[in-house]
Amino acid sequence: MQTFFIVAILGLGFLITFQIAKASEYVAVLRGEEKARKQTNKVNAFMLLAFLIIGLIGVYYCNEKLKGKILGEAASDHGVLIDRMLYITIALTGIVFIITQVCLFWFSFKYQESDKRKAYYYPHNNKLELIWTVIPAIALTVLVGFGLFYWFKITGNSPKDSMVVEVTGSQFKWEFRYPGKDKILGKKYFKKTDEARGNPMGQLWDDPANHDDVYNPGEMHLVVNKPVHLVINAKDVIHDVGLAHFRMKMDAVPGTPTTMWFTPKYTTKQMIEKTGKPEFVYELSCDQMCGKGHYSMRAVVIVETQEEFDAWMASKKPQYIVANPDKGPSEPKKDSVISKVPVVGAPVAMKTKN
Ligand SMILES: [Cu+2]
Repeated sequence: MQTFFIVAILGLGFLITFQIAKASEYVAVLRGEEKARKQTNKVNAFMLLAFLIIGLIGVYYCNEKLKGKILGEAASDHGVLIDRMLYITIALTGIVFIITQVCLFWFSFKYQESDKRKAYYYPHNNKLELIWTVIPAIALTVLVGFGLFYWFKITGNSPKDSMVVEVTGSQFKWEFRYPGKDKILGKKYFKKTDEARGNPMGQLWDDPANHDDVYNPGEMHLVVNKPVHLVINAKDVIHDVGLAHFRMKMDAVPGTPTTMWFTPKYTTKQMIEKTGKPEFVYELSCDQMCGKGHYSMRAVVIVETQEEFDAWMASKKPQYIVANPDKGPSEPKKDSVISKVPVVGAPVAMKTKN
């Protein structure tokens, strides 16, 4: 019943509006407001022209004002390629934008209603349609082609001398794991995750590859000019590893490891000098709305020299020792748990060759 009344009210409202519009049209004709309408039309034409000029000045002004506020130079090799791609896209679409907007508003002004001329009826032109379909199609294909090329490069095989870092996102923090001297990330199983017992990543202690893995939450250390291969996981919902300074970004999906690689170009110290900001830090932000604490899901990335990195790594205890202080590195038992449990949400022992 309620729905019926709502529909009826809406229907009546529409009818009344329609009748009022019709009545005012008749009144206008009776009063001879044709002249007034033409006057309004002229004002509209001038306003469209003004909109074009003010709008273009506005576009230029915004770009000038925001110039220094963007992130600055890309800090990774892939970032340079991505920036170049963006600039080419902006240049191409910018030219098309200017031409189409100028035509749109200028024509509206120039060909406004006039008693001196009659509109020319020109409904169709195959040649024109072909031109404005094929040229943008080719341009877009080339742009998408470049994008795909870079995408496969970034998500493809990393160089042989890459370092591996496992990144794991969860509400609302980032954790990192380094494979240690053997360069293999030990196996893990999400049901073994037990923060209270020193196993926040669910590492399987029976796997000797785990015995030298280093766990570090909240801070990722990278070596300058050394490719880094990220193995990305999530514990709960979908997150996203956002590395804006490096122009890199990849979803962190529970149960499905994703990867990407890049080479940092500048150390944090060099960036402090470059930007002139002593408080500069590389940031890893979560780029996927993942819950109410999403805004605070952040980690710091420290890019340093190989020596600094080695010194930092030497100061870290493998998580195996932290979780099992009574044990040293040992061989796995014969009836290893690894053979019994499926490894879900990997990374399945990532090996990098040197
Ligand atoms: Cu998140």
